[in-house]
Amino acid sequence: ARATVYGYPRQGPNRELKRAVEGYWAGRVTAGALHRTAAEIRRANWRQLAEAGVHEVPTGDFSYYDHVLDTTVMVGAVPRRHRAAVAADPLDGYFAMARGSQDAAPLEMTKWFDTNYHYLVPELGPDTVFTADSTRQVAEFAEARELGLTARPVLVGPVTYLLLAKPGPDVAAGFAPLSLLDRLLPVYAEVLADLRAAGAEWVQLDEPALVQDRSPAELDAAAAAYRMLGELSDRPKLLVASYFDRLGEALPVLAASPVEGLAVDFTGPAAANLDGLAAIGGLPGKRLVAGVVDGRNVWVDNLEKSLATLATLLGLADRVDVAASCSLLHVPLDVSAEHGIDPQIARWLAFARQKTREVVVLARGLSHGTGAVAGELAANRAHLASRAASPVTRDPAVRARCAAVTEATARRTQPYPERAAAQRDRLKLPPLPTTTIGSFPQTAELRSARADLRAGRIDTAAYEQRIADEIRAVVAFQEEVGLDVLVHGEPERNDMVQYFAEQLTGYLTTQHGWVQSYGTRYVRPPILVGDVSRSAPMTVRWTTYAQSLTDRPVKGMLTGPVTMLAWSFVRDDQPLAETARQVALALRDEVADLEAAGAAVIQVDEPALREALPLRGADRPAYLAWATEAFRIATSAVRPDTQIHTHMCYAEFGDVVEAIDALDADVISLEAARSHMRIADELASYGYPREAGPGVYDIHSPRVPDTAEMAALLRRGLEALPAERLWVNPDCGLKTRDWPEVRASLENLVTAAREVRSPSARP
Ligand code: THG
Ligand code: ZN
Repeated sequence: ARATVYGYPRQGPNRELKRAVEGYWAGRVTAGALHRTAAEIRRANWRQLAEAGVHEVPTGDFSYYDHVLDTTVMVGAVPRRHRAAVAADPLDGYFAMARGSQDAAPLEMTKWFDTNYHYLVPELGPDTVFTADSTRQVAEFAEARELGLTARPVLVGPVTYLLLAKPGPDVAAGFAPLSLLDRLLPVYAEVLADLRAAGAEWVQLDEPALVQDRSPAELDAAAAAYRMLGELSDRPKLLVASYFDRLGEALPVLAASPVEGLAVDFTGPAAANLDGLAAIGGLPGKRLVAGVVDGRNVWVDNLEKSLATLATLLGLADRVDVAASCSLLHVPLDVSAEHGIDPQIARWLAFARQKTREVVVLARGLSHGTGAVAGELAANRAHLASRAASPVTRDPAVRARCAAVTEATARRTQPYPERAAAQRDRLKLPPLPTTTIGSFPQTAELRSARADLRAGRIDTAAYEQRIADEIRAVVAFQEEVGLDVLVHGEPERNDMVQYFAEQLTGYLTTQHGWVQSYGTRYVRPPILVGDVSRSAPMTVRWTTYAQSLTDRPVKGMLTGPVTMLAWSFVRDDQPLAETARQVALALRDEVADLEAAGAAVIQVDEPALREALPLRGADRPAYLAWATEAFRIATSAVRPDTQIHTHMCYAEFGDVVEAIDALDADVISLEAARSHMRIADELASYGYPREAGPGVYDIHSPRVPDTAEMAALLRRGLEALPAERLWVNPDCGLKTRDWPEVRASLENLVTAAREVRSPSARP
C-alpha cells in the first residue's frame, strides 16, 4: 500500500502567497516574482510530502485564487465579458474574473460543498465553446517530475464541473449546464492526452458532486462520461475521487465504469461507503484509494481503527492505497507552528503536515503489519487516551445543564402575536423600521490599533479608549442619518467567531492556523476542544456603553450556536447536536445578561445555518432539528417584550424556509437586493408569520444604491409583507465597506423608508 493526498494548503507557512498576490494587485510585486513565490511554495510542499514518505504527490491542486476558476481556464469557458482581458494578459484576466474590473463583473462566488471554502461559479450557456488549455497542469506536473517525484495531476472532474456551473447572465434560466457534457468531454480527453505525453501514469478526476443526491439522469451522465473517458486509448490511468460524503447510488455507477481506480471517503457519514462497497462486491481489478484520515478536521486519527478499516478494504479491491479523506486545503498547515497551545492538548491535534505522516504510517502498517509501526501506534494510543481522560474535555456542570434541557428551555413563554404587541408597546417603532445588520466599517486605524495592542505598542486602556471613541462616533452617525434601531458597530471584533471563541471556555484559538476561505482571504477557525461554558459576560460592556449614548434602542449582537460550530473545527468525540447545545446554553446566559442590562432588542446571527446543511437530503431533518433547537435555546429565555432578531446571508433559502420559521425569531434580516426581493415572495408564499427585513442594499458592491431604487424594492416587499412586519435594512454587515459609501447608502435607505412610509406613497 502506498500513501498519497489529494491536495495541500497553498498559502505557504507564512501566507507568502497572500502577500505575493495582493502585492501583485497593488503593483508592488512583479508577475515574475509572483510566479517564483508560487513555485517555491509548491516545491516546499512537495518536498515536505515526499520527505514524510508520500509516494505519489498531487500536482495541479495549487492555485493563485481558486481551482474551479483554474478549471474554467483549462476548458476555455471564459465568460464573454472577460475574454478581451484574458486575451490581453492571461494573469490579469484571470484575476479580473475572480475580482471584477472596471468593465466586467466578477464570477459569482459560492461555497464549495459544505466546507468554508468558496469557489468561483462557472457561467455556461448553449453557446459555450470549450477549448483545451493544459498548460498549467502540464507545467506543474513537470515541476514535480524535475524534483524526481512520482506525481499525480488532480483535476476537477467534468461532471462535477458542470454540476457546479450556472447559466450565464444572458442564458435562459432553464438551461442545464450538464447538457454540455458531450462538448466538454473531448476537451478533457485532450488534457488527459497531454498529461500522458508529459509522463503522467495516473490522473485524478475529482467528482465530489456525486456524493450529493443525484437524479437518474445525472447518474446516467456520470456513467456516460466515465465510459467515454475510460474508452480513450491515449490517456493515463484514471482515479475518480469523491469526498465529503457517501457515494450511495453513484458508487455502482463508478464501480462499473472502465476507470482504473476510485478514491473513496470513509470518514464521518461517508463511512457508509464501506457497506456500500461490500454490497456491490468491491472493486475487482481496480485500485482503491481509501480516505481514512479526516481531511477536514484537526484531530489525530485513531490509527488502529483506520488500520482495521483498511484491512477490511484489502479484500474488496485489487490494490488499496491510503489517503486523507479530501484535499488538506481545508485544514491549517502545521501544528508545530503553534506555540500558544498547551503541549498536552497539541498532541491531540493533526494539521496538514501531521495528517500526511498519519497517512504514511497507515500505508506502512497496511503493507508490513502492525509490528512495523508499533512505536507509532503506541504513541497514537497514548495521545487518544490522554484526550479521552482529560478534564479539559468534560465539565460535569455543563453536562448536567445540557441534560436538564427540556422542550420548555427552547420555547418562548408567549406566542409571537402576544410578543409582537408587547414589543410594539415597548419599542414604539414606526412602520417599516430601519436598522443595520451590526458591523460598521473596520477602518485601517481600527486594525492598526488591534495590531498595536498585540505588539504591546499600546496598552489595554489606550486600546479600549480607541474602541469607545469609535462606538461614540458610530452611534452619533446613526442618529444623524435617522436610523430607528441602532448598533454599536462591533469595532472591538475582528472575526466574530474568533472573538467569541477567545472568550468561551472549551474553545482553543490558533496563531497561525490559517485556512483559505476565498482567494487571498483566510480564516483561523477556532477549535472546539472541551465542554463549552461562559465564564463572564462577553458583549454587555460595549453594548451598554452604546446604549448610554442614545435614547433609541441599541441591538445587542451575538453569533448563533450553529455558526459558532460551522466556522470552527468541531469535536469528533460527541455528537454535533451536543456541542451545539453547550454553545447555545453559553449564549443563553449572554442573552439574559444583555436583557438584564436593558437591551430591548438582541440579534443572534446565523449566517451559516444554510451552508452547514448536510449534503444528503436524508441527513437534513436531523440537522435542522438540532440546529433550530440550539438557536431557540440561546434566544428563548427573554421576556415577551424583548425582541429577538436574527440574520442570514446567502440567497438560496427555499430549502430552509421551514427551519427559518422554526427559529421563532421575532425579526429576521436576509440577503435580497441582488435577487430583487424574491425572498420576500418566498416568505409570503410560505406564509411566514413574523417580521422580516429583506435587504434593500447590496453591501457586496461599492455601488451606492439611490433612494428610488431602494423605495422600489420596498414597494415590492410590501406586496409580500404588511408594513407592520417589514423592516428596512442592508443585506449584510458593513465592515468591509468604506465610510463615504456607507453614509450615502444609509441616507438613501432612510429616505426611501420615509417616502414609502407616508400613507400617500403606499400602493
Ligand atoms: N468568519 C468566519 N468564517 C467565515 C466568515 C467569517 N466564512 C464565510 C465568510 N465569512 C468568509 N468571508 C471572509 C471574509 C473576509 C476574510 C475572511 C473570510 C478576511 N480575512 C483576513 C485576511 O485573510 O486577510 C484575516 C482576518 C483576520 O485577521 O482574522 O478578510 O466572517 N470565521
Ligand atoms: Zn450577512
